Amino acid sequence: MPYSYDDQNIFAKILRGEIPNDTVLETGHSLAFRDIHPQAPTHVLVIPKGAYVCYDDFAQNASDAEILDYTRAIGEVCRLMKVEENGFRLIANAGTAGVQEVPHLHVHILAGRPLGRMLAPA
Ligand code: DGP
Repeated sequence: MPYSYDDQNIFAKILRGEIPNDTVLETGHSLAFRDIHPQAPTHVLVIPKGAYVCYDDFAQNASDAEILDYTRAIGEVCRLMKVEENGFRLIANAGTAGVQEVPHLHVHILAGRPLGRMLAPA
């Protein structure tokens, strides 16, 4: 499915420096920053710098260099946040059913408390 990217989304504005963010890590192709509404003591968002709507768009259309950088950046943030020992969760919401609010690919890194089961009952 072809994806249409809205360059006015909030993360595009963060990438252009139009609104501030609390950066945790910046690499050649990725940016990690703290979520404005944290759901856990550690709640960091990792985004690719390229214009990708969701994980599927990224996996289909990003370059190998972008995919390598992004994958490694997520791991590096986990180490920076020291979440490996007690555990953590990665979430990448997509589309309507996934309740994706910001249409620029982002992985949530959540940690620092027991996170409960993966999904609440519907
Ligand atoms: P999602 O539902 O997966 O699209 O989550 C979007 C997340 O983005 C949500 O946890 C709140 C966060 N967020 C929204 N606007 C901003 C912002 O301006 N700055 C930061 N740091 N996070 C934001």
